[in-house]
Amino acid sequence: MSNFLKQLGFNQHFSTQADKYSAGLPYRVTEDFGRRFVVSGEAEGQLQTYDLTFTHKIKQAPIIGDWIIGLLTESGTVEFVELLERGSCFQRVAQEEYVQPLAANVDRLFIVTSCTAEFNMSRLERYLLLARANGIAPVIVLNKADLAHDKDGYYEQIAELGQEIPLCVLSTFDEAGVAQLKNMIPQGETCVFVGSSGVGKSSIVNALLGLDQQVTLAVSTKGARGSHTTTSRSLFVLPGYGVIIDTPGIRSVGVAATEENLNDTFEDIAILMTRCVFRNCRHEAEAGCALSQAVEAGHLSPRRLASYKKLQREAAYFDDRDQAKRQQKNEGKQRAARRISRERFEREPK
Ligand SMILES: Nc1nc2c(ncn2[C@@H]2O[C@H](COP(=O)(O)OP(=O)(O)O)[C@@H](O)[C@H]2O)c(=O)[nH]1
Ligand SMILES: [Mg+2]
Ligand SMILES: [Zn+2]
Repeated sequence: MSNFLKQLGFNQHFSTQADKYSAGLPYRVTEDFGRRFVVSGEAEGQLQTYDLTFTHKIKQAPIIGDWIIGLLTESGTVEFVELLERGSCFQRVAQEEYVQPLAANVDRLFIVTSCTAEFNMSRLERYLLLARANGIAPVIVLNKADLAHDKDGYYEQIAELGQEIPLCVLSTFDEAGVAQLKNMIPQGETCVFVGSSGVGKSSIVNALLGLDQQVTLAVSTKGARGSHTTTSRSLFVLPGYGVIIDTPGIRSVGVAATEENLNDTFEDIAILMTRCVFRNCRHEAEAGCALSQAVEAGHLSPRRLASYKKLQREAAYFDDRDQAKRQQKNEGKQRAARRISRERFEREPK
């Protein structure tokens, strides 16, 4: 497997599929304008970018991060042959029911927030659930540390998320912080930056690219900020590190998650829930509800419980549309319950 392709995120999952094609080579979608695409692949010992062309109707449109099989044409474009099966897909539920894929083959979700009024725990929980629901490892990035009057206050709140989620605190103009973030982007992995508009995603991507201006291989020819219209998404390679994808601000983040995803995201609540007296407890302050008791005793914030319930209602809505999924959900729930009672039952929530 070529080193250039590896840097682009090519791995066994894709090479096994690509080997089946006698004609054509693997390329990755590195710019996505919605209808027009730019792909990158290896040619003559380096990474090259090409416009992607289509000569026939296709079953499924590629998106940023996809691997495809393509044929180099005489006019210097790559002709689309086949979409390779995705390893993962970062997607959200947009406008009620439509599941919109945002980026393909993503390993890590960098959830960017800031030391400003934008900071919002329920939003972080929503993004964490989104990562879990998509099978992508989350990292929390707390940006604009320079604006923090009280950094400990932010740490305390983030601790409420209760899990060992990697955290990076930085300012985009602080080299040490940016270097620390860069170290959280392993070679071969693809990382997507998400978060509200204005938190500094594009600044971070630019800072990451700027650190190594000379050797940085900006697959996209423009800088992260410059290239962004509302519909375009670009992928960049950080040589020696991984691949990064900036996303324009996503207005609403609907999540189609399973009960297991929820339990993983709200482990403290999942543990407490096993102690509710009634198995069908609705956790609405009825007698014997362990969650309500925990809130009263100050062990669980009412905000977190409300956030959990809101996301659970959403998850249930999506699960109810599909019986087969519900079956899976129940299996997942049992698995999660077994694991939780094994690992964490003894530990009292803070
Ligand atoms: N004080 C401060 N401002 C920042 C920092 N990072 C970004 N900004 C500013 O925040 C604004 C929004 O940044 P941008 O990268 O466009 O955010 P995006 O919408 O998430 O891509 C810009 O004015 C940046 O200069 C930081 O670490 N500290
Ligand atoms: Mg931006
Ligand atoms: Zn209850």
